[in-house]
Amino acid sequence: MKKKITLIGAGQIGGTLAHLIALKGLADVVLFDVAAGIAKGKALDIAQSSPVSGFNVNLTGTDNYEDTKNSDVIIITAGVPRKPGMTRDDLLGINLKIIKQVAEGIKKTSPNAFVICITNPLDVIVMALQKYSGLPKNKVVGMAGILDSSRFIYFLSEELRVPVQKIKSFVLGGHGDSMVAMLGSTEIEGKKIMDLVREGKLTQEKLDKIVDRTKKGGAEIVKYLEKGSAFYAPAASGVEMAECYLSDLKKKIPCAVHLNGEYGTQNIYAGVPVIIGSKGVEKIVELELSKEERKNFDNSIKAVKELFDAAKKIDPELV
Ligand code: A3D
Repeated sequence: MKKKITLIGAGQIGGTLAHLIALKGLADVVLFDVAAGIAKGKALDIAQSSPVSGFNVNLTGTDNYEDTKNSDVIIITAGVPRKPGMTRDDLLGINLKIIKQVAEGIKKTSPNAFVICITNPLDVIVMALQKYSGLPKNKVVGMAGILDSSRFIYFLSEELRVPVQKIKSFVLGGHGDSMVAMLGSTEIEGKKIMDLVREGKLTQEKLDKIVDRTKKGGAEIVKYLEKGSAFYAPAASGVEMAECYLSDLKKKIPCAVHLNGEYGTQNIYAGVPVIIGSKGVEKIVELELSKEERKNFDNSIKAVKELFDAAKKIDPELV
């Protein structure tokens, strides 16, 4: 029997997710949105492309949680995106309310699903989602690290003229301005990036600029688009996580997961490398951090904790 993926939120990312999932033939898709027409219209539009593109999955749109029942995977993008000049944190109040409704909806209908949250501010929203829904922590994860790492790798590839496939790296921590590019784990064609800097093939100044551009990668796109934020790369990253779970790929990918002692961090969601397989988060991989990376990672965790404290003030139920 075909697997079932429900997309909560049928906006820019939701629609792109549906299209990518259909093109890959990964699963049947239910698009859910409070604006039912958008969900139904996008499902029908993508379904009508199946004779041309040659895929064979079922696509439907709805605003009724009953139709999402027994989903294998749920990807959540319900919420509002940034406008130019806004930080992700500015979205907290409104998206927290939305995520509470979503948690209510999915916990009754798909208690066994693998749930991937994309709504911002990511780390705090995914933590709130887990608390509101009560779903197991190893089955509730956030998408950010794959996207941030992908942006970093793309910028490096452009600068060094090396194919993206030959670059390995992780961007970890919270999905905000404090995210941390792990230079110690960054390899270009098998070579440590800091060796390239030592050999003069990449200046420290250029590397610093790329790290900074990565941190501001989302804002750069918000500024261009003027209305809304990035959606192609975020959707591709969400699909990668869903595929890892559904196909039991056990790939090492950076995701926002619940940390309980790992990386010296207690009871908070943040981005670290994990193994995703058919059991959800199967392992949290602990990288060796340099002094500098440790300091930056701790700063990033502090920023997530402060934002979660702000969330608790908005909704004391979150304690
Ligand atoms: P957008 O195109 O506005 O789509 C959001 C959809 O959510 C709209 O169609 C709304 O009708 C719908 N919605 C609102 N409330 C509810 C509800 N209660 N239940 C169901 N649906 C609802 O936004 P988008 O797709 O561009 O972005 C979605 C979210 O992803 C935003 O919060 C962005 O900030 C976030 N985002 C995160 C990343 C990460 O890397 C983590 C990247 C890009 C965007």
